Amino acid sequence: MENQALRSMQDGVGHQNRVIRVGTRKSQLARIQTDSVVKMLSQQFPAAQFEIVAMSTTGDKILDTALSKIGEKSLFTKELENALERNEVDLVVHSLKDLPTTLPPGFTIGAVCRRENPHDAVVFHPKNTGKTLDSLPERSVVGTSSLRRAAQLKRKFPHLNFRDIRGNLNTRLKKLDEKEDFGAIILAAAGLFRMGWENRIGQILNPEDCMYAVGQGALAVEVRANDQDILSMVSALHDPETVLRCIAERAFLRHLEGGCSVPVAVSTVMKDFQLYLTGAVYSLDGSDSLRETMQTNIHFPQQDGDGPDDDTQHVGITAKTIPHYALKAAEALGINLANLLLSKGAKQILTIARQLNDAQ
Ligand code: DPM
Repeated sequence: MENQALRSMQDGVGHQNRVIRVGTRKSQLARIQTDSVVKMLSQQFPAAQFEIVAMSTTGDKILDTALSKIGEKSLFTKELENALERNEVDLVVHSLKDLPTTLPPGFTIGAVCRRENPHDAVVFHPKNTGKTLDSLPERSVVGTSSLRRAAQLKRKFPHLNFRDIRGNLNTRLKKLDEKEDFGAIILAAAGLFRMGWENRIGQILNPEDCMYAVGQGALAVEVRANDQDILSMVSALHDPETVLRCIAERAFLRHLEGGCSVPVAVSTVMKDFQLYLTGAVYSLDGSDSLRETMQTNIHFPQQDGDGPDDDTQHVGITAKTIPHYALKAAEALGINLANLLLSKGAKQILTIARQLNDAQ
């Protein structure tokens, strides 16, 4: 434990005897995600008390515009960060994939929890129950506002049409079931599992059909970067494998200068102390693409100087409980893969995709 945190806990001003306020968005999924993080913290710190503070964000209020068009990078996070900054809340729970790869100064991701299934899933209109994307009738309309999903699936399933669909999960399922506009919609499997709607999953997309978004399926806890008490508390939730995979993915996206408005996709695997990262960029219609895989060793025998990590953030993440050689190797993997794709023309693909999307 951090000396400073230990000292303040012994002094009685640490997290043990104060009420910890937890910020969340108001959607049902956000509430479920926040409750699950609070539950994990309560198990580790039975003496601590938690209070949940729910608020709406810009991303929740603007429902008629595709996410990729709004332009504001911290769509779902800004209001919550303001509350953190004003000390109105002490930690905020997010889906990691909604957090930009560069956080505003003063904030950090203090915990990345064990990842759920990171893949995308297909939910079918009741009339298409039992079908797959392959067997959907010609020109069926598939709902998604994700450029990443649309680009990959247009390429793979040219018999289908793709159209924007916005709103929270409840709204989207309603739009699917109660109208005839969509034959199916694409959603993250993790969100469906957390909502208890796994029975609606008709098909899980494997990376051959559709690679996932950076950070998809992992929950992140954002805190004030200088709040050592809270940082040391939430770090108990770090899942080392998830942290290393997500650092590699986020470093890849940051180095490409991607964001939620460009079609970038990833897939990571950890096996025998090797971390494998596959990354890809696509044109909007998927006709043009680049995809490569690289790997790195993340096992480092104990060495002199291999103490806990200092205060350095790795693509926004503070993880002092994980050997810093491993964190650095994961970050370097993401940067190296981005450089490989950039050397093959990724910049041009992404620039054209961004221009086309802005113009549409
Ligand atoms: C981001 C994207 C989407 C969300 C873009 C992408 C999906 C947008 C859409 C960055 N954030 O994935 O290419 O489908 O219109 C979001 C969801 C979750 C977190 C819902 C979902 C839950 C899963 C998780 C929205 N953010 O993707 O179906 O915790 O990773």
